[in-house]
Amino acid sequence: MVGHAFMGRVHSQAWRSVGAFFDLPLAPRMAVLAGRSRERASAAAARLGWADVETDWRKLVERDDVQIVDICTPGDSHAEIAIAALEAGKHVICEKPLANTVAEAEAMVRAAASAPGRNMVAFNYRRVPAIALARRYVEEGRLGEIRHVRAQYLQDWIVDPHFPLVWRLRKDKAGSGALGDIGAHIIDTAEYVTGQRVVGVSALTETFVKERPLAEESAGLAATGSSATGTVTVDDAALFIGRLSGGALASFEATRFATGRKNALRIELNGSLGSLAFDFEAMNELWVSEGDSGFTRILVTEPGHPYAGAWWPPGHGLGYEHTFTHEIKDFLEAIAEDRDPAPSFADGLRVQRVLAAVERSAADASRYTAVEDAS
Ligand code: 4PW
Repeated sequence: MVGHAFMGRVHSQAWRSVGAFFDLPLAPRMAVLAGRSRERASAAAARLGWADVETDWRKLVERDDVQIVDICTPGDSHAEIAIAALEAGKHVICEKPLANTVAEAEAMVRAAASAPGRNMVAFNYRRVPAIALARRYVEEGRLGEIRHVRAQYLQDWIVDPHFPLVWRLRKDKAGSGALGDIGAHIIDTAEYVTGQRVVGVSALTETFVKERPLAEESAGLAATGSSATGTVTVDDAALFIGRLSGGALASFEATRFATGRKNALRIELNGSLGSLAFDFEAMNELWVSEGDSGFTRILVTEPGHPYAGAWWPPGHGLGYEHTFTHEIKDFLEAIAEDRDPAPSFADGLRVQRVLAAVERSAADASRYTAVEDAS
């Protein structure tokens, strides 16, 4: 694994626990963790369960005792690490968004096409049991023809204008802001659940707070700042509408300014035969309307529900970390069966192209129609 901050911690938890809950075709061994500071990486490795440490990811990628490379770094290093790992013959799982630009994502897909290793992009929310169940409903035709998709990813951790300029607010590190960090998830979720592709968009983006204190220390999504300030170079919020390949109309909202919303990844589908609704803040529930009867709740903790049977008795609920355990399970199964897992780098590239289309649309003033006399 490369990186040991928020994503590194949650991926480590998945690698540690996956074999205890699922019958796996391969037994993972947590060989080595890479981080730039030996002191910090060693402390993280001891805590998270990694046997060894490297301070240069290039050394990790070359090691004979490494068959899988898990990339948990900011987006600016994804392409370089992934391509080197694929060229060294490793299987690669990479955090989302796949890269910071379409060109980088294309290079990653090209490298994957000529490499023996398998590749996966870590859109973990596909592995929420309720989201996987929603897909099953659509695949079985229980919603009929999908007319509307309403997708939102709402957080509020940067509402305070004094919250520091962490890497997620810097274009050079993250590529974009709420758009790539959380908007990418709802694009993937909408495509996964409906089985349709986003084929066109029209967008607005905004940066509400343009200057922030420089970041000093950060952990998870928390951080401390200095008295010096810097410029925010990414979007705080991205709103867009789009058409899907099967004819559905979709709306998307990704924001870190939804005061009071902590991790509300929400999706609602309306079809000719029924509707579905999901909110990650109540992640063990899926709401279903058969026909126009109105919504009723399914508690997605039954043994027959996706992934749920491996864990606890009905009603005993799962959390954020389980989505990563499911992702690692699916990745290991694909490697053992010698097939590409989903979502692969190619799927990550498709999302990257949607992100780029959103940015192009938002930057093009001619596509925004001002209302007459409405100043
Ligand atoms: O799941 C989300 C991530 O994809 C997390 O809540 C934070 O936002 C961290 O990165 C994104």
